[in-house]
Amino acid sequence: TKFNHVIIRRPGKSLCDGITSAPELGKPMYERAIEEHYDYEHALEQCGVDVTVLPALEQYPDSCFVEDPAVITRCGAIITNPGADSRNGEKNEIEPVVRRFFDDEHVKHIEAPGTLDGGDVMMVGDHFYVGRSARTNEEGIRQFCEILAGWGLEGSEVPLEEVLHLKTGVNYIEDNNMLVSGEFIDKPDFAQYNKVVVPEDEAYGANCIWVNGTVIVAEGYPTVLKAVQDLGYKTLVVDTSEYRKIDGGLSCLSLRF
Ligand code: CIR
Repeated sequence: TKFNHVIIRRPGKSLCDGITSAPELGKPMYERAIEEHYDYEHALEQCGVDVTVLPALEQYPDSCFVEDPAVITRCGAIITNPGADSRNGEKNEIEPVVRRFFDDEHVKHIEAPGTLDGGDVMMVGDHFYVGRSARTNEEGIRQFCEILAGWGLEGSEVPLEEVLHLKTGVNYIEDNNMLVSGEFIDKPDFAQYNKVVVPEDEAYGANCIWVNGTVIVAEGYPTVLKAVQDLGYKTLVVDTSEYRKIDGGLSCLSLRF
């Protein structure tokens, strides 16, 4: 795998109204969120990708999490049907951007009643694991796998019990290495991988991203950082404190392809 492009979207001031399962963490602070977003952009630039930066969309508080309204594979792009009402319209905002990179034949859609969030999709080579979650339903997964099959790719469903999105708790960092936390530690689906078990008190740190040999790790998760470095990866650390307050992390903040 080699990524050439990354798409990110600046957070807006409305970020403080993003959906959250953890209101006790407080609301994101816009000024700090913007600084962290610049740091994230610069980390990506160091990984040899071309970064497309989209402007903030105040009407969609969670729209900086561009991973959810689209899934981009090496064969084509899938515009999703995001499962949260307040986020559903984000699909219409990302589609024209995706079309800059793919022609009509290579852009497909998840249609109602199917729903799917890109955060539930984890790519491992030509196989895509899809979490069945509060956001992604059975019909969404069926359509997604059908589109993949048309491109010679395959998908499989992973039922979720605890986390928001599949990649909240499990992330593939290439070379057969997978970071697993919580409910994913013992899932048979992932038995074949070299699993790096993330301790419960660093669970948020499981959401790392591999970009062309470098792994970007969230700031403040020393066990995760050391485990990734011990595997031989170059690492970059980015603080995502403001995004964490609304259940967002490193993977949600970009589309990588
Ligand atoms: C949401 O609840 O949709 C946002 N506050 C967080 C989205 C995180 N995205 C992701 O894990 N892919």
